[in-house]
Amino acid sequence: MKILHSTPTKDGYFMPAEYEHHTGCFMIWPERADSWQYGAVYARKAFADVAHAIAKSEKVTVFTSFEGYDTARKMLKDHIRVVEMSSDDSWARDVMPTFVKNSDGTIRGIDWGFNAWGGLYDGLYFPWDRDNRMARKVCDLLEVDVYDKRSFVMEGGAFHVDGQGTAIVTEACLLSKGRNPHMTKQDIEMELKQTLGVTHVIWLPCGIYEDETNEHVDNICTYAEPGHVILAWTDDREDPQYEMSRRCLEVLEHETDARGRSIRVTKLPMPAPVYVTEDECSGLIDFDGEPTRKAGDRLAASYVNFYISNGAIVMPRFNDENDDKAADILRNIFKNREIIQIDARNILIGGGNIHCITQQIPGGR
Ligand code: KQY
Repeated sequence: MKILHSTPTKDGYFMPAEYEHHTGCFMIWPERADSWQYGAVYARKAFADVAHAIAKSEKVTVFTSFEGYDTARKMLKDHIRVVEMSSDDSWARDVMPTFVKNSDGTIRGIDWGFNAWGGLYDGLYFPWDRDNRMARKVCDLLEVDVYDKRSFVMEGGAFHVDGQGTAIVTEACLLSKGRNPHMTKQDIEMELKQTLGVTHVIWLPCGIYEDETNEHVDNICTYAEPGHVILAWTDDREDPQYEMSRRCLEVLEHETDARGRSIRVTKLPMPAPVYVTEDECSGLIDFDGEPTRKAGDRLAASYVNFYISNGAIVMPRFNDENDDKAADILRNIFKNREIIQIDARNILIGGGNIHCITQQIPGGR
């Protein structure tokens, strides 16, 4: 494996869209007691359900600590590969490499800087150095060359691409003070263009209310196909999310993509607000003397946080009356994929959802 100091775009590499073919998917086994209630017993069941759903059509590899290995091996079916690798938590989207490919189908990885969503300014845990080293180790394991982008703080959940030159991000996240405070919006856009192989960046103003990642785009808006996005939506004008989703819609309605297409928007209804319970909080240990969650805190629940596998849409279910409505909308869009709904409350309590705990490896040569 070579560590590269050039840029993917200059070398003819770009990030393919998630709806293109994958050779596999990476996940990380949950363990942290301040993220996952009651020793992660419930989260592990949910993670295993996600892994099994994806493994119906892709090779899934789950990374685990030494301590977690035996449980992971026991709870995961035989065809899922379990590999020991140290991490700080379980957010594969954000700590695994982002993969790019060239016109020959050769794959390379990007090793972004990771600082737990805001470092000492407003990051979510400390330390984060195990997480920050994972991308490079994974490229070594796959025997693919890796771009050293550690000087630029970025997470996989902070952008989506259409694979045809367009990326979507949120200002709330990318311009947050804890990531790259020395860079202007133009600098950040240039960096994305150089690394993701895109020529146009759509800046949404914000994401999902109370999303502790500073509002990652992958919780509010995702690509269905080139020129067509899915946007988390509520009709409840009393909900702070209404104004947030409305502002995003306004941007999308006035945007074109890298190929000059206007953007078609499908609204995906949100579940009713989800709040963490007293009992769930009791199962979480404090972080640095502070509780990670307080009973009654609103969680950033959104059906948009789904994973597109080769054969399925693996989406969250919240036991809400909109669960089936959201599934029907996605079924209608992704006609050749099975819709698999996973009870995701125990992933949501950790602060993210199915897209956040998965990272695809695009199909290569
Ligand atoms: O949503 C994500 N991509 C990560 C969430 C991290 C939450 C840490 N508690």
